[in-house]
Amino acid sequence: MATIGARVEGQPQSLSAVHPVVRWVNEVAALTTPDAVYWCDGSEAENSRLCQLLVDAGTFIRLNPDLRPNSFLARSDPSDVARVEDRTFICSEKEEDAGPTNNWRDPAEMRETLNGLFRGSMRGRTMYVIPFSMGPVGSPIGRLGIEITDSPYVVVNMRIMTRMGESALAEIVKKGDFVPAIHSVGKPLAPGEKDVVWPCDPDTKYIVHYPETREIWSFGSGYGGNALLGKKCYALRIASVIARDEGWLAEHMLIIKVTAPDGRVKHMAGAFPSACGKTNLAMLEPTIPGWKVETIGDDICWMKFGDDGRLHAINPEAGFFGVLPGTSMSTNANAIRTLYANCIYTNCALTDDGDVWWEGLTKVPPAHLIDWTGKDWTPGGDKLAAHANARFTAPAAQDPAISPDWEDPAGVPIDAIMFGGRRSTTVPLVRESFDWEHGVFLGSIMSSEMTAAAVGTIGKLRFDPFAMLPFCGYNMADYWGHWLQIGRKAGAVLPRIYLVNWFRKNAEGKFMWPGFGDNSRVIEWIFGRCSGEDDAVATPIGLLPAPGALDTGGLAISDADLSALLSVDPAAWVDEAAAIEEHYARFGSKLPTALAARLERMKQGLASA
Ligand code: SAT
Ligand code: MN
Repeated sequence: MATIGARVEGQPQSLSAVHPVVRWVNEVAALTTPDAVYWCDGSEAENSRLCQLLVDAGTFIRLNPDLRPNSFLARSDPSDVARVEDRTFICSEKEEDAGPTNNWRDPAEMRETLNGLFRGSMRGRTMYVIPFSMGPVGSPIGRLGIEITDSPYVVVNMRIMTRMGESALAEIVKKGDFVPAIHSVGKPLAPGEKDVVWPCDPDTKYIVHYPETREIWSFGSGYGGNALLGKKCYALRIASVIARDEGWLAEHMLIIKVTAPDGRVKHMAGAFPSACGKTNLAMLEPTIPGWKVETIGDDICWMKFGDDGRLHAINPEAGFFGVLPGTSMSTNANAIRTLYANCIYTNCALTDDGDVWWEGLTKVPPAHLIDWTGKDWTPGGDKLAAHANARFTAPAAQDPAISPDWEDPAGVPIDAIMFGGRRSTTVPLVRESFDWEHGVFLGSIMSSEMTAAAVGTIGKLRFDPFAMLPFCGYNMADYWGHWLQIGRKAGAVLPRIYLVNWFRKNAEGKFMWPGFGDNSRVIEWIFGRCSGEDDAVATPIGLLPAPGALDTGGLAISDADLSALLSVDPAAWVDEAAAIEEHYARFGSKLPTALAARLERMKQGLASA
């Protein structure tokens, strides 16, 4: 057994030295050689201690308690501000199981590389052991994990984002099953060396997944999805593999509960790429009278078939890691109300009275700020005060729109699934798929202009199937096959599928659709369709709202824009079809024939349109 020289704190007495969890923790400690090993219990007292420790280290700035009680601002290293997709790896035994959209590395080689990097990587630091549950503890849809990290910032974020600590550990011991996730910021300290406020390795980053053995190893970054390993790494990349093997779905989707004026309820899930408005949609305040939208989740959705043949969904997370820039009382009032206290802010600006600010929060910026890099900032310059990917970490329970059902361990039955990207041209406001298979086709041809959520070229158009391009833990074509398979399950009562686009622009470069609360108008149409209303017209690309079916009353939207939003431009779609063909060609013989056939059918429809 591994021997460790470190001081150990908080390890439950009930766990003997030979317990598999303890042996694994000790093995990691023997490799990474921290000064201390600390087992987190998830308590309030522990959290307060760690937040104070982060304040003392300069990582956290305590915000003005009169304005934002129990809230903190962190500023990351400028080299560590977003997910690093080109440093994210799927290490399956066979390269074709990772597929053309993932970075693949041979698992044996990667283990060697990582063993080298992690050897001694926690020197001078405390190694934290974070037992966590994705989903309510004990939920039949939920699952367990343990993240080991040398970052107390990660610990306090994981406490908001997951159910973390004692109860999760008890469940892990009971079930004997968990996903191990190891994280190091990759900055060991020499004796007496003073730490920096945001330790990371600016040059070397590895976000690594072993799908066959269901393990996660992350090195060099402390930011967001690179470091909070329950989120994209577990709940999407690893869980998508588990879901494939077990016949369920792990998706990059928000979940909402929609109540009509007459009291009827439907649940909808929606897949959108990062920073395309999932949090706004999840917390939406309808502009149409009498309608209500409540949040179940804003980012991740795990769905399993229930005995009723329907897909039942849980939000595996317990908090929101949302984009700050653009969030305001007019774009997402419920988010602003969620942020009243107990939140962590990363990379936004600090006001002179100890509050936070970001672009879009107020129309007029404060006269003076400290920007996200820690420098004085005054309006009028060309620098952003908050980083474009500045984030809040907030407890979901603080959302005034949270549904009373959000922690139902059995999940909520899904009636409709939306897919949507950021497309300034071509793609209509909303369309319904002809059937499940066509819905899978729509998901597979989703594309979106890139955002600041990942390091890369902002605005660049790319195919992002099911909003899972950076998050699918296996070959994307096999993933489509899995979705097709789900639709063939005997006795399945399947949700209807929609493709939406809030981001269409006109010739002046202005958004045609008002978006935000007015997206409730599209939700109303979807709700009606799910209730059997017959107000759609068939086009080669799907079923579009019939003239007058979409409630646009009171909207200042020109007839030209409205007609562009709700029609098919055959010439643009011929180009789109050519791009889809190229996109599909990447998958070679793995492409499901059903999808190739759907593309052919669409092309024929366009040719005769
Ligand atoms: O992956 S993160 O959690 O950093 C944010 C996102 O891309 O949605
Ligand atoms: Mn996301």
